[in-house]
Amino acid sequence: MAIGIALFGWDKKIGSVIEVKYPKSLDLTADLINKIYMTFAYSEDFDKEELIETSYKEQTILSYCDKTRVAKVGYEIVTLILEEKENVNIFKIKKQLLEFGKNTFKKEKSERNQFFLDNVGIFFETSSAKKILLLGRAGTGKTSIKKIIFEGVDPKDLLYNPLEPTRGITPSVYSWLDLKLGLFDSSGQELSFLLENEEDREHILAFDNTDYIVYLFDYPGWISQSQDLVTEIQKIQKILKKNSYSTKLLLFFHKIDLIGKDIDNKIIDEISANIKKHFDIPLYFTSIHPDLIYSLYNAFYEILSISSNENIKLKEILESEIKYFQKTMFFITNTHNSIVVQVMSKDFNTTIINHTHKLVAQLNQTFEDMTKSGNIDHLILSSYDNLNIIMNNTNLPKFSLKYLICISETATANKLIWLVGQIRSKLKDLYYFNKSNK
Ligand SMILES: Nc1nc2c(ncn2[C@@H]2O[C@H](COP(=O)(O)OP(=O)(O)OP(=O)(O)O)[C@@H](O)[C@H]2O)c(=O)[nH]1
Ligand SMILES: [Mg+2]
Repeated sequence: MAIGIALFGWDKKIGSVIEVKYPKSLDLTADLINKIYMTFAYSEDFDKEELIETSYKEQTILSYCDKTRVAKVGYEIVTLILEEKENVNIFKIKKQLLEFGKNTFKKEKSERNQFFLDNVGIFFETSSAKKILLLGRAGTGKTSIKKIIFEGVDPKDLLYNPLEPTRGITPSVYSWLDLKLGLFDSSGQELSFLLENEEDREHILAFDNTDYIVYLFDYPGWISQSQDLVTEIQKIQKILKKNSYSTKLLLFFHKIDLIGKDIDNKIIDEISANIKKHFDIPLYFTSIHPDLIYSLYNAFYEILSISSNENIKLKEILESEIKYFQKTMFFITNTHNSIVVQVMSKDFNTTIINHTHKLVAQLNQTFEDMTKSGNIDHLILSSYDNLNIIMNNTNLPKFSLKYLICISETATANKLIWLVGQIRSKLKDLYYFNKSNK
């Protein structure tokens, strides 16, 4: 967590002077200022810019100074003070500070302080942890969704070998790129107890500090008891309102595969219009059926990418390339081997998504071993069903990104190699150069 940031100018007589700082209340002792100045004055590199990390009273101090300018303007320094050693993000923060320092000192002196204040926001972004609560009646599919989307279980296994009913509230933590997700799965059998007993420990555990509630109801349930479900959703809205929770409620109309062989848009539109008569809440139509599973991935990407800036940007990069391809899918995995972003051309054969995810999961270990033992950049294979697959090591582990994977029924291996080059250069720009301009 960043405590504060300051810009020091240089006065020939006095030495270091604070020009601007954020927040205004930031306490900078003469002792600390002196220490920061000395780190640059005593380091020997005089012909380049430097970013130096020091510690001071259990704080980590990162300071930037362009030493090539010292002869002309003195020691002009930007210093960022962090609460504790941020092992995970320190590399990313250093990159950001380097860019930020460069851009700040590029400005005319008259504009510099304003530029500084306008852009310090990147160091003070609020926590990127989110809590999602899954609510819904027994057997609507909450645990199945959790297992498939966040744990990579094969949906077919769950359709044919159903899970035990959930008891109580089960929290799990997953990571989605820059987001930490606390997913709270609840028990359908205990739902009415949970909604009625607001003082109960489980109720508080479920509702407190929740960013999103996904209320799941299924097609058979809607057909047989839509009025009860409407009342239940209203009850949840009341709880949120009464406690002034800033929780966002979302509806998943699940098991749309059960609508029938030819799910036609007309039925979905009718259901949608009907539900919208009662609520102005985002509504997603979902299913774990292999032909429709993409609906579920999409719903989560849409919800989570609202929270994650990185996700939105990654998705934009992939979308800017996919539009030139047919029957093609791209995705990026993180260091935990979860898919963080996925895009596909409209004509992609969705029945093979899980097949390809599985294939990639099997290849992961082999590729990992290969990249460890040699300088291997990518792996290309052609499958018996005419799929060309390329797995590329993004070399961005510091940002938790692992592989970029492109799967195509139409593009040749050479075309895919070229494409990977395009995407990689955009990823590098995103992570190394554009951070301070967002
Ligand atoms: N047809 C169909 N069945 C599904 C779908 N999603 C889940 N199911 C089935 O629904 C049943 C219940 O799934 P669970 O995930 O255990 O339901 P739950 O909401 O966790 O139930 P509780 O833990 O009792 O609250 C299982 O038999 C799943 O195979 C779907 O999209 N379509
Ligand atoms: Mg369950």
